[in-house]
Amino acid sequence: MEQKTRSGFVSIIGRPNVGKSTLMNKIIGQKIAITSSKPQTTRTKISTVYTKGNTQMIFVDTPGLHKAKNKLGENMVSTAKRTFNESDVCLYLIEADTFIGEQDENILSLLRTVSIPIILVINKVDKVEKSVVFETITKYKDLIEFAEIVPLSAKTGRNIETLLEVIEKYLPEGPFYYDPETLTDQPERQIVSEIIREKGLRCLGEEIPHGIAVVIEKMQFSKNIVDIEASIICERESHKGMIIGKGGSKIKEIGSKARIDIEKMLDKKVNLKLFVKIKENWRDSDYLLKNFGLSGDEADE
Ligand SMILES: Nc1nc2c(ncn2[C@@H]2O[C@H](COP(=O)(O)OP(=O)(O)OP(=O)(O)O)[C@@H](O)[C@H]2O)c(=O)[nH]1
Ligand SMILES: [Mg+2]
Repeated sequence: MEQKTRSGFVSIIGRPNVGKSTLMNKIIGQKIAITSSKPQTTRTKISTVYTKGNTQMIFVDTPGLHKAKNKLGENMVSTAKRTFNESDVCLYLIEADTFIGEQDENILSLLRTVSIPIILVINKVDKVEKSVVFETITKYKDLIEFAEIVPLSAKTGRNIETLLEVIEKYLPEGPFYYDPETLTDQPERQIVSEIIREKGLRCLGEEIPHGIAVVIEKMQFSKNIVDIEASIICERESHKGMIIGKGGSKIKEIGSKARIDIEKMLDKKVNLKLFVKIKENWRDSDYLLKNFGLSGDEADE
């Protein structure tokens, strides 16, 4: 007898920096979404496909919900809201030791408006005592009707199997959306530009990272090597100087770290050339946001 399959979309939402992208990467066992210790790392929705036996889950990572200060931020927030409205199950991620701030109040009131099952995921349990996890559960459990509550660590992988078992219960019966071998719907070019942006986020000081975007100008595959040219867009002359660094040291560091990751991802040798360009206030320009694929509603269609 043929076994029934289950499949569905699982959105991951929460405020910035709670570990949404780390959790998604850990589940599929590959780094597709970039991560960093700086909030607002993810800018568009990113889907990955997890298939096991008769079950397929499409995880959709979203930008952290925050109080937007520019058009880019507004687009990020609207992308996140729209994504969870279109999913079958929602994972609401929080950190074990945080208090319920304004951002979580806003998320909670948003969650009250939907009827899909919401699973409260308490992340980063590796960082706190067990008692803190219990306190967090007590604090949150009655705020809205959660289908389930799962404490875990996206970093160590602890309890992730439990989360997957829990999600499975809430998936509708139906055919797979993707071929079981599929891992993501992200185009390679986009992953490459995100890897470069991640190295920028990690190598640059506090004031620049949110003001950069990365554009792939050229990506040419030949037999033994991939030639890539990319521009790092920043907002000011002074930022350009910092990105390039003394004698080009900073951009060299970003480039060589990015190249290693890109080679791993493409499984080919890579020749990477980076340029730095200035576009003032690009984060508030509809035209440039669209150009960079960051225009929120249309960004991922
Ligand atoms: N100790 C610990 N750190 C974690 C865990 N999960 C994520 N982190 C760290 O938390 C930081 C943020 O992780 P991200 O996955 O980028 O967070 P995010 O929620 O996707 O953030 P945005 O994209 O900015 O909304 C990174 O430095 C991660 O290494 C965890 O389970 N334990
Ligand atoms: Mg993220």
